[in-house]
Amino acid sequence: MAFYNHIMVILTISVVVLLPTVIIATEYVVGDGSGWTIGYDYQAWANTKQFKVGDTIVFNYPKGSHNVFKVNQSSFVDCVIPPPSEAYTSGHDVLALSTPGKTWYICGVGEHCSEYQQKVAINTKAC
Ligand SMILES: *[C@@H]1O[C@H](CO)[C@@H](O)[C@H](O)[C@H]1NC(C)=O
Ligand SMILES: [Cu+2]
Repeated sequence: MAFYNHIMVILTISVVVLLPTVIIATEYVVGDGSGWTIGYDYQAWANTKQFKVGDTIVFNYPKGSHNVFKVNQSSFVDCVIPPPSEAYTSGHDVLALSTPGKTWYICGVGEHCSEYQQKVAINTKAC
């Protein structure tokens, strides 16, 4: 009987400790229903969110029409496209916000970043 009591205590502690982190982590779809595209104000979108470490951001787009690069601040500002090998191209790219601070994302297709502001800066807060 003592054995089962221990199991129950461990299960209860697990639920109490693990459940809140599961519930609190949020998945944000970049651009909501508009997805990842040109002609959308992603900064306005991001400004209404409170990103936290552990959250994820999802880039949705028809595969082939856009892509996603995680870049540094200067590449973000100047729309410098990194090597193609660094691109996310699945059309449903789920990226973790794993560290506090700013991260930057751009589309590397054509002039989507430089001409159409298809870029987003995310400010991730510590938990
Ligand atoms: C930013 O990224 C670009 C493109 O990958 C690279 O050429 C540049 O050296 C990087 N700049 C810094 C400050 O890391
Ligand atoms: Cu694009």
